[in-house]
Order: sequence, then structure tokens, then C-alpha cells
Amino acid sequence: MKECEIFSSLKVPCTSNTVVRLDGRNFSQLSRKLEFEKPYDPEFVRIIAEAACLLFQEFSPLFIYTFSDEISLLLGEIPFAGRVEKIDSVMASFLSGAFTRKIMEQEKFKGKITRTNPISFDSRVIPLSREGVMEYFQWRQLESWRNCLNGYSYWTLREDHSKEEAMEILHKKKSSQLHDLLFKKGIKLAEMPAWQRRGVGIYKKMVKIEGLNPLTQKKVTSNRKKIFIDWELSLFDEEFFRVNSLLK
Ligand SMILES: Nc1nc2c(ncn2[C@@H]2O[C@H](COP(=O)(O)OP(=O)(O)OP(=O)(O)O)[C@@H](O)[C@H]2O)c(=O)[nH]1
Ligand SMILES: [Mg+2]
Repeated sequence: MKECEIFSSLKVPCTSNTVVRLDGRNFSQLSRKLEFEKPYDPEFVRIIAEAACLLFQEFSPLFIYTFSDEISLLLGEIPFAGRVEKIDSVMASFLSGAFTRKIMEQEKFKGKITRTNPISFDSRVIPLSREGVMEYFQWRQLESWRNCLNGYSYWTLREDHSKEEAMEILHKKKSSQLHDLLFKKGIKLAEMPAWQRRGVGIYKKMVKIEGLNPLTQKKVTSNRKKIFIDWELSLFDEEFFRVNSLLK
């Protein structure tokens, strides 16, 4: 029967840079059942960032980028000898467990969690060229910006319109018209927190650690790379990828 497992030998091309993108399944429903704040719930965003940190600790990627209910990992070492089925299934289940654990630790959500089905994520493996890496993250960051504009616009429209009407208006209007609509309500997107507009990055950063030399009992400082959640991400450009050594 082993020969029936025809996808098990599917592997990531060894010449590629590899991204894995995970996305929450049915999170529109989850956000309703757990009564997330709209359009952004800071606690939910913190939980997803912390769950992403657990992914970072487990799989040591070069970089993680997250917004809304999605997480992209830029892999360094490719785990599981590059086996696609294994990478997808283990990462998705690891994240589901990590996210559920984090949400259960949160006072605001834990009482409501029984209203939901078990939480799951989908996962896909994306092989990229070296140049494709920056292009990929710029594409997701643009999506984060669109999501920010659409989210604020939708919930502003919902103040006076039904779900269907708000969706229809949203589809018909150009982004400049949506900005005008928000501006009239006193919402300036440019002044919203960077994590809402540009998403959140997780990567290793050099930090100074203070310690005590046990022999001399003198204070010593050393440099160590620590996992860092960047809530103030800049726009992705070559400089960002170069400075943080994100390209192989
Ligand atoms: N209220 C609120 N909702 C959020 C927040 N972040 C994500 N969401 C919800 O998560 C959804 C994510 O979009 P999608 O991934 O396209 O929708 P989905 O329901 O998860 O659908 P599938 O991924 O196809 O299963 C958004 O449409 C929102 O409903 C948040 O901070 N606040
Ligand atoms: Mg989703």
C-alpha cells in the first residue's frame, strides 16, 4: 500500500528560497464568536504574534511576517528534508495548537472559546527565486494595507448600512473615495498604528545582555541575538532584507 502515498515524495526544490504561508480557517466566524474588536482587536493580534514566536522557536526561520489571520515564514533550514506534505501538515497543526494555547491563556477570550469549533489553519509551501523573496513580502504588505483600508471602510459603512449594502459600496468605490469617506468620519489611516497598516515582523535582533561574571562578580555586557516582535515595521525594501540578513 505504501506506493499509494503518491504525494509523500513531493519535495521543495533545493535551489529555492522557501516561504510557508499559514492562514486561519474560517476566522471571520471565529472573530464573531469571540467578539473581536473591529476592525482590529489588539489582543487577537498579540496572540497571533505570540503564536508566531512559538513557530519561530520551533522551526528557526529567517523571518516571519503576519497580518490579519495569516502568517508567512521565510525558511532558513528546510525542515523534514523538504517534504511538502510533512511541512504543511506539521506547521499547520503546530500553529493551531500554539494559537489555541495562547487564546486559552487570555482572560478576554477563554470563556468564549467553547462557542467555537476546534481552531485550524491551512498551509502552503511557496518556492521562490532570490529576487522573488522581497517581491513576495512586498505583495503581502500591500495586502495588509488594503486590508486596513477595507476593514476601516467596511465597519464605518456598517454604521449606516446593512452587510450587503456595505459590501456593495466597498466594491464600487476606488481607494481614494474610501479615504475620503474615512476622512469625513475623522479617521486618518496614516495615523493608525504601524502594525495595522504594515503588519508585524518577527526576526532575530542583536540585543545587549547584562550579566554578572561569577568569577570576578563584575557586571559584563554581551551581545546576543533574540527573537524580536517588530510592531513598527518599515515598508519592505532591499535595505530591510539586507540589514536583517534575510536573503540566502
Ligand atoms: N474583528 C476582527 N476580525 C479579524 C481580525 N483579524 C482578522 N479578522 C477576521 O479574519 C478574517 C480573515 O480573512 P480570511 O482569511 O479571508 O477569511 P476566513 O474567514 O478566515 O476564510 P478562510 O481563510 O478562507 O477559511 C477577516 O475577514 C476578519 O473577519 C481582527 O483584528 N478583528
Ligand atoms: Mg482565513
